[in-house]
Amino acid sequence: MANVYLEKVLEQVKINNPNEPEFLQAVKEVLSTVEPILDNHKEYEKLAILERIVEPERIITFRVPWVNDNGKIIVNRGYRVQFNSLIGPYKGGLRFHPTVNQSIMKFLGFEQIFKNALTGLPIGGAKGGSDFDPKGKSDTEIMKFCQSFMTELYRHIGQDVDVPAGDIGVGAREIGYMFGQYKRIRNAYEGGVLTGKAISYGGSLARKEATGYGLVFYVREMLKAHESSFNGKTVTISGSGNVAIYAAEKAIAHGAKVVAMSDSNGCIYDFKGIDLDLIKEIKEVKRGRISEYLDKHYDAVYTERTGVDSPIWEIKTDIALPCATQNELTLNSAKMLVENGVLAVGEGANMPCTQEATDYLLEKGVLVAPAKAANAGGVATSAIEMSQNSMRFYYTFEEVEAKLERIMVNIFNSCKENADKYGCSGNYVAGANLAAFDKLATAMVAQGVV
Ligand code: NDP
Ligand code: 2IT
Repeated sequence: MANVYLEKVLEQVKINNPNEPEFLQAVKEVLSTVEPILDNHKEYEKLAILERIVEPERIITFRVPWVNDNGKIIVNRGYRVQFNSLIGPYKGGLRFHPTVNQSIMKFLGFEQIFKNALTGLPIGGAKGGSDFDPKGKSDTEIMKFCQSFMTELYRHIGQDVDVPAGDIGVGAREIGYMFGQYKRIRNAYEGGVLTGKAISYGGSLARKEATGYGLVFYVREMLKAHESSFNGKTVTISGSGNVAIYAAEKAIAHGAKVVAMSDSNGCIYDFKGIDLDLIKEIKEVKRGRISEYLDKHYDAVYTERTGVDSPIWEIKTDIALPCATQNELTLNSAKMLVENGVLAVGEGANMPCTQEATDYLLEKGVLVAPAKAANAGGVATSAIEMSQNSMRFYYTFEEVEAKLERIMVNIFNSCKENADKYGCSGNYVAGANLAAFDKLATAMVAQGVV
């Protein structure tokens, strides 16, 4: 990095945000690639473009007290990071997971600004959630927690202000309980205040499928640009949640064979190709563990996760789709994938590759589809859900999917054009950052010092 302004800002971000490694990682990853734009726009330093974009507009933290089934009072911590409202209302998911902390919320919120800009739709960047662990909780406990969470969050959101959605640990069930509580407090049906709603009260068809489908559309375009395709390829997908399941479904529809999936305990390998209906049954209906797959498929192999590196990346594959969580694909894992001849890595999760892993994959000529572009189909379809709520009219599944597909093709094209324009052809990680930053910086200049 040669740009002095950039180095100065990165140093200051480190000083201002101690003990926030994930946030620093995300900031460094983006800023280290936008140097060519800064070189062309010397005025950005005077306008403090970087200093402003790395500072959240607002961070809200709050107490979430609730009573469990045994009558015990539990106190969790809730968050909403309203990072940037430059191009639309704050928009981004809610994560319920015991690892949630301010650093993770801020990295996710920061990524979301750039991702949302890439969609071409009017949405700003935000993230929220809680250190609440939904695992093992009864349905009543989930409902009580969601109601308590919304009893505080409601005063900070609104369909033109901030529109949360799902993420890890938050799906249609949780969104439903939160929407019910919001509606009760507000005494109004404001459909567009949350997205990822069930279809019966204002959700969009294809939102559930959108992130995974969108990921496959993006990777398909990337493969196509390099004279390749999903057809006949082997695919491994980490996670077995919302993103992973629908990425698998669309990859299979494109002629690929998905041979492995995982959860936080371990991974399954089925050389015949994964039985996706069974995965859906275990995960979406029973909320069980992926090891239960072996109860029906005796010849599949289950490998428990024992260390930092996930065993799924040791499996030989053409295309790897990390769809679980941040930093799940380490340098060691990247080396294993390359040794086994991987062609492409498509990030379904947010920041699933460590910086070292991404650098290594790019250096070895592996195609990398960066999260903020490749998983943007989820939030893009959330924006389509918002527009349907405003219109009070609904599209068919096919209509939403066609819009999603067009958006993903456009996002890929803009990553490619920017990579080509700035002399890093084939590097879509840089291409995505450059495309998004260019748009955001231009909007910041137009809106003055706010
Ligand atoms: P889900 O809660 O539906 O699924 C999460 C999956 O990842 C589960 O299989 C879970 O395993 C695994 N996982 C979660 N945390 C860890 C961890 N710390 N270590 C190992 N495995 C873990 O979440 P989603 O599918 O919605 O989200 C997956 C990723 O995709 C996240 O990074 C999210 O930010 C990102 N994303 C989601 C979007 C969406 O629309 N939902 C949109 C864009 C990105 P287990 O059950 O054992 O915990
Ligand atoms: O990371 C993400 O983009 C999401 N969890 C989806 C956000 C949204 O508002 O749909």
